[in-house]
Amino acid sequence: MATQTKPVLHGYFRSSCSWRVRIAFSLKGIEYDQVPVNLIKDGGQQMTEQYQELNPMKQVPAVEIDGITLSQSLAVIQYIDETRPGPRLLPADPKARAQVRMISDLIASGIQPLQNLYVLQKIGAEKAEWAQHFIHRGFQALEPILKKTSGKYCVGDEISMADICLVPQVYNAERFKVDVEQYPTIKRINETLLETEAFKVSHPSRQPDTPADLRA
Ligand SMILES: N[C@@H](CCC(=O)N[C@@H](CS)C(=O)NCC(=O)O)C(=O)O
Repeated sequence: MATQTKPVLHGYFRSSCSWRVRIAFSLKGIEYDQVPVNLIKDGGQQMTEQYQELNPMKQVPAVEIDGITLSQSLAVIQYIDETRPGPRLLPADPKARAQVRMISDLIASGIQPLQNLYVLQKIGAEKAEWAQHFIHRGFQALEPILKKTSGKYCVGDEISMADICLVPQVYNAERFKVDVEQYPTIKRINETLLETEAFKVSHPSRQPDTPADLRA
């Protein structure tokens, strides 16, 4: 059961997985506190023993909510959806729900992990090429899927967990200079979502730990 204490999000302004959770909180109208975890400074604050108590995977986000600590953004989003009122983040219809999970997993398991900081650090000099390659590979699969499932958003006309995964992934793609023009459905849905309040307020350019030169 949901309690009255505000959830605490341990995240990083530019982390796509932290952004997913911020969007979900915002869509549901949930107030929360943020504790910044700088993934770069001092070799990464996610590496500290103190942070590993929250998430032994040394990744953000970690969320303290209702007396438990959760990592894994999709688990957090689904928990919020199951315990909080407000718009559904996963549709009631089993087929649409499966499509939302399919798209979310494609992004969260098939694309995002391959451009993670600790992966790119291992790749070294060719990291930009590597990231571009796997983002293109993922988007080449996502584009025809979205052509079939989308309406206004990724699955039909309601914002869902799939959209929550899509927008931060496109943001990452643009950071790695992937030409999103090649993916008209991805581009269209991303642009539509970026006009909505929940995606705007949760944007990396507007967080407490956003450096001054990246603020919008
Ligand atoms: N599957 C996890 C992935 C979390 C993840 O990859 N977090 C990244 C930032 S988006 C991170 O903390 N990386 C730290 C590093 O690379 O050292 C989730 O969805 O929460």
